[in-house]
Amino acid sequence: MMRPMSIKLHGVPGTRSTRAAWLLEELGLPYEQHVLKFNEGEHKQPAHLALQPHGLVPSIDLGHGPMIESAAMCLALADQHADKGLAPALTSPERARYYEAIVYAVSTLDETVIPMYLHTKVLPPAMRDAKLIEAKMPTWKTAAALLVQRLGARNFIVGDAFTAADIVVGYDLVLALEIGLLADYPTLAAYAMRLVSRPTFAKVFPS
Ligand SMILES: N[C@@H](CCC(=O)N[C@@H](CS)C(=O)NCC(=O)O)C(=O)O
Repeated sequence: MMRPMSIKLHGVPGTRSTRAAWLLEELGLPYEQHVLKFNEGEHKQPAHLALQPHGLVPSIDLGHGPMIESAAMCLALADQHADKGLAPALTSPERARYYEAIVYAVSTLDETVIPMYLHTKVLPPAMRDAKLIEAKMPTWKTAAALLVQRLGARNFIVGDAFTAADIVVGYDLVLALEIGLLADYPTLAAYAMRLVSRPTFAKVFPS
């Protein structure tokens, strides 16, 4: 008999490791999470650098050795468990939009929203840079307008059903919601609230 695959996630709740944890919860897969102690610099120690050479989180082992990049983890897991319906069919028109949403999130949204979030909420006040937030604002406004357009009147970012793209994009939008960036975008705020109200979200995101 084959042993069940054991999944180990190395992360910190609230960071981008949330994406992998959230998808694992949506897929109903058992996993073990090693929560790194950021405040003790555990992520810069040799044991973690052997898994993630940049000293960042997340890193995951899906049973084939260490893997990095939160979006790649979501893409792989959703495809490996295609029966759960969290990835559009490979040849469907939605599949192209699915790639677009996920790559856009990790290239443009992460680079815009996460620094804004850190400098609004996370860093000690003396380290916050208002100019950085101001500099990111034009990109944020363009991104928000694009997301409003892509979402349209639908409930999810791709097609008519919840997919892994909602997790990858949703992570950024939840941070944006928390720092008031969705105030001028009611459809994005409603979308973010829809994601936050999923039972799986409360399991992975610190309240
Ligand atoms: N592109 C990577 C980014 C990973 C990343 O930057 N992680 C942040 C947390 S969200 C981190 O580990 N920061 C710790 C540090 O910069 O020392 C991914 O999506 O996995």
